[in-house]
Amino acid sequence: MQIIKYPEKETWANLLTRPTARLKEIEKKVKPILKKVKKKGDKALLYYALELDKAVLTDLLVSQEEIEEAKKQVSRPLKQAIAKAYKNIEKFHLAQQEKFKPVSTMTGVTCWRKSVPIQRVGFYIPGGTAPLFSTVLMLGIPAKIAGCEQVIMTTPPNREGKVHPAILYTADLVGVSKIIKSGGAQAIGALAYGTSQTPRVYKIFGPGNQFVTAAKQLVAKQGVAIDMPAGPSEVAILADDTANPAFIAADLLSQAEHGIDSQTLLVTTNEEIIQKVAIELVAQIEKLPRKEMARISMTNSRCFLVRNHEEALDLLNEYAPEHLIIATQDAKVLAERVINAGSVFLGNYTPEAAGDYASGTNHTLPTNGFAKAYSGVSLDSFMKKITFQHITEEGLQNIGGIVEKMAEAEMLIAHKEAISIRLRHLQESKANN
Ligand code: HSO
Ligand code: ZN
Repeated sequence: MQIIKYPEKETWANLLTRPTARLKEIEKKVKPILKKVKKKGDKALLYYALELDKAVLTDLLVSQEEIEEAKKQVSRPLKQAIAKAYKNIEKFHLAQQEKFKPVSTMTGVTCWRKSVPIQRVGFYIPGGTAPLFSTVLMLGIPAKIAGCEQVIMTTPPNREGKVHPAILYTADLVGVSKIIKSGGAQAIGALAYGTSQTPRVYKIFGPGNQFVTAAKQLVAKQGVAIDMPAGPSEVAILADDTANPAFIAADLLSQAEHGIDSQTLLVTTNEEIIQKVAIELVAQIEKLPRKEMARISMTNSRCFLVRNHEEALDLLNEYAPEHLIIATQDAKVLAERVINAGSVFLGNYTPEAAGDYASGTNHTLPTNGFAKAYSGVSLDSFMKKITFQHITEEGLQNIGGIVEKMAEAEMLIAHKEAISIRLRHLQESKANN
């Protein structure tokens, strides 16, 4: 852990930079993959499954038998835990449903808004060392509540051509329509362009490595919506002397085990706690199966000693962390001053891991400083908001003059005429009556 004591404000931006991915280099590799998928469809997916995932596939589509088999393989206690997490996530996202009442902006002018589900959405679920079935819940539950008609999921197969049973089990639970065994940039291509097995989707969700992220960004330029530009996962912790150093170390490590590029930050006003956390880290990391990964990631970890909480919050708002843990006595008060963060965890007994799996909030969150302008995935992410309006004859008389004046000033006379023609018509029919 790199310790930075009382840094001057001018140095913050520099000290808070995330390691930049070599996006241009990655794009160079991803572009031909996307091109091939666009041209060759399923053939390209099978080719890359063999080439990159070393999986010989006979079929890209996960079969019903495979799902039934997976259901048997997931243990009962895990199923029970998933069911409880499901309920909480559902409860939290159900509360996000909004009913918008029609608004009469002027007499005779009524406007309203309706949320309509995106018909076809795509999920990318990473496989690899950590089968993120929790992400299936975080995306699938709001998609189901929103009422998306079709959910197409892609996930990389292992060398035996299989998908982790918990991923299949949760996909079935949330009602995923189709599961395609494909990972990496090629899977994003399949979702964006469609193949004979993969229906083309309108929006792609889900985390992934640098290739997946680059592919998402490239297809976004071609008109497919994406959830958000994603980078490596990150946590920032604000701690005072009431924080428990062992808890802090555990939270830092739970982030660090995600991958070698995970970001961890500790901000504190208390110098003593830094030493205690450092001691805890050494002890706790040894017990982790993913200690090698966590160790590499922790070399990027930074610890800021600041003068007061005011300064701490300014620094954290500048960093805009994906996850922010506030382990201070007045956590709830400080929380009011958070402007930029994906998700905030308050108090000593609110670890990020709770939100990662089961408390109810979504774990698909903006990283890489995007929390300054982006929100995490929510029910809204699966909906479009369509506005409607209706104007009566009286309404047109009320609003007509305003529009005519403005259109004329913009020198858009056809716009003005669209109003005038109707007003004249109303006047004439009035005269005829
Ligand atoms: N911390 C990750 C989510 C996750 N953690 C999934 C465990 N499983 C990104 O927010
Ligand atoms: Zn996590």
